[in-house]
Amino acid sequence: MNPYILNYLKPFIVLFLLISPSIFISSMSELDSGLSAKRKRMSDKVRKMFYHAYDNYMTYAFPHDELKPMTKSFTDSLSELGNLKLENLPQEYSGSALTLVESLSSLVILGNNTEFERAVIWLSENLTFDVDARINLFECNIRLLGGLVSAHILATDSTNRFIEGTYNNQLLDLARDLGQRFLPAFDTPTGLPYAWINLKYGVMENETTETSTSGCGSLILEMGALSRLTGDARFEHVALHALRKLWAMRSSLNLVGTTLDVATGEWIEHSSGIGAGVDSFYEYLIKAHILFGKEEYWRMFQSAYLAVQKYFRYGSWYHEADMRTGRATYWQLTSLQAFWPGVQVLVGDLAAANLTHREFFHVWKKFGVLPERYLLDHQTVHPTEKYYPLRPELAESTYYLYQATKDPWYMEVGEAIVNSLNLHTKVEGGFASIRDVTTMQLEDHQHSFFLAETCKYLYLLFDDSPLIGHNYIFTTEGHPLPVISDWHERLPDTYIPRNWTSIKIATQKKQTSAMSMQVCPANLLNSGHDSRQHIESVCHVPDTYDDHRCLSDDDCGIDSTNCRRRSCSMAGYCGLWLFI
Ligand code: DMJ
Repeated sequence: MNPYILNYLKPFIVLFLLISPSIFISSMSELDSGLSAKRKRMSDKVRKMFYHAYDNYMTYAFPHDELKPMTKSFTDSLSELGNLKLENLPQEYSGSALTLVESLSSLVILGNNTEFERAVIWLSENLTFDVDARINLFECNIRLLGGLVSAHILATDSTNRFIEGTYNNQLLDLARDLGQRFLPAFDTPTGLPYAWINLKYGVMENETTETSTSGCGSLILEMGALSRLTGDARFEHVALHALRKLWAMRSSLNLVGTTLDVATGEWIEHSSGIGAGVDSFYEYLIKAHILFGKEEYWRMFQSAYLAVQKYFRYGSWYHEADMRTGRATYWQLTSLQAFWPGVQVLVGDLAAANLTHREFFHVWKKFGVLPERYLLDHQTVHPTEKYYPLRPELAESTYYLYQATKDPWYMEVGEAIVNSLNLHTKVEGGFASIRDVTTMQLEDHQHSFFLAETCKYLYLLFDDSPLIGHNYIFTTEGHPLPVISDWHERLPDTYIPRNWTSIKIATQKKQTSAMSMQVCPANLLNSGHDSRQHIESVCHVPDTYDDHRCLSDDDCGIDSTNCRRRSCSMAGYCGLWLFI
C-alpha cells in the first residue's frame, strides 16, 4: 500500500482497533439476542403446530389410533400398518389410542404436566391389549411399547409430575402386559420374531414368515428397558437373541439384507441400504450401546457402520448394494435415510453427517418436502413413491447437528421445515400427509409419529431447555429413555474408541473423522495417533472452491476451528463474516 495513504489512514486504523472490541461485543450480543428471539418465536410456532395436531386428534379421532384430518375422522391404523384392512377388525375394536400414547413424552417436553397426567389416568383406566387384532410387532413395539415405557419413566422421575398417589405404575403394567403378548412371536426355529401377531391369540395360523431386518433388529431398546424396569429378563433376552441371530446372518462384507424368513433364517431380499426395512437396525446398535453400555453392541455397530460407509456411500449419498458382493443395486434416496446424519452425530462423524444432511435439505428445498423415493441417477421423483407422510427424519438430523455444532444455520433449516409444513400440510382438522410432492395433493392421514417425532425434534431444535439436566437417548420413534449408570455394563478399562473413517470428496482433500463416542471436535482424540498424519476437526466441510470464492452461502463450508458455518461475503468470499 502507498505509504502516504497508510499514514493518512493510521488514525482511523488506531481508532478502529480501539473500538473494534466493543463493535465485536455489541454485534455478538445483538446476534445472540436475535437468535434467542428467533428461538422463542420458532418454538412457539412448533408448540402451536403440536396442539393443532393433538387437539384435533382428541376431538375427532381419540380413542382410535390416528386422525384423518381432512374428513375429521379416524383410522385404527396400528392394525392396518402393513396390509390388514379395517374390515377385518372386530366391531368392538375402538383402537389403542395410539396417537395419545405417542404424544405422552411430547406433552412432558412441552411442559404440559396437566394434560400428561390426564392422559396417563385415562390410559390406565381404559387401555386394554386383550383384543382380537393382528398387529405389526415392530410398529407396536416402537410406538406403543416405547411410548408407554418412556412415559412411565417420565411419570416416575424426580420431577413429581403427579398429584400424590395418582400414579402407581399403571403404564408399566400396561407395557408389561403388551410385552408378554409379544413373546409368542419369538417362538420360531431361529428365535427371529414373526412380523405379525394377534394380541389376543398369538401367532395366527399360516402367518407369513417373512419379516424385515428392522423388524428383528429394532426391539432391544424398548424390550431391554422393559426388562430392566420390571425385573423380568425375558423381554431383553428374546430381543437380544434375535439381534444376535440377525447379526450372525451378515455376509462376509458385514452387510445385512432387507427381508428374511424367520423360519429358515435365510435372506429373501439381499439388496439393502440404510433406508426402509433396515434403518433402525443400525440406529439400535449404537443406541443400545449407549443405553446399556454393552461392548457387544459397539462391536456390532462398528463393523456395520464401516461396511455402510464402504459399500453404500457415494460422496454424500448412500445407494443400495447387494449384501453378498457389495455391488450397487439401486441409486435412490429414500426419505427414511435422512435419519442417518443423526446417527453419525452420535458417533462423532460430523463431517460426513453435514455433507449428507445438506443433500437431503437440498432435495427438501427442491420440492418443499422430501419425496419418499428420489432417483439419484435421473434426478427425479420415483414414479409411484411421490408421497411425504409428515416424516420426521430430516428434522431429527437437523436437531442432532444443531446440538453438536450450535451452528445457527441448522435453525434456518428447521425454520424452512416448519414453514413448509404449515404451508403445504396444515388443514383445519390437523396436518395432512402429502400424496404427491410434485402437485402437493394431500392425503387424509395424520400419522402418530408427527406428534411423537416431527413436532418434538423441531421443538427441541429451538428450545432444548427440557433436556437440561437429563441424559436421554431417543428411541427410533422419538421417545426419550434416560441413560443411567445402573443399566450399564462395566466397560473394560482399555476401552478407547480408535476407529477412523476417511471422507472422500471430489477434490481429493484428505480428511479424517472420528468414529467414537465423542462429539465435535475430534482433535482430542488425536493423541496416540501418528503425529505426522494430519487429522482435521470432524466438523470441517471445505468451501466448494479452493480459492474460497462463492456466489452464495451454499458454496461455503464449515470452519474447522470452531465448527461454525461460513458465509459468502458481498465481495464473494467465504468466511466467518457473521461474527465480525
Ligand atoms: C417412525 O415410525 C420411526 O422413526 C421408524 O423407525 C421409521 N420411520 C417412522 C417415521 O418416518
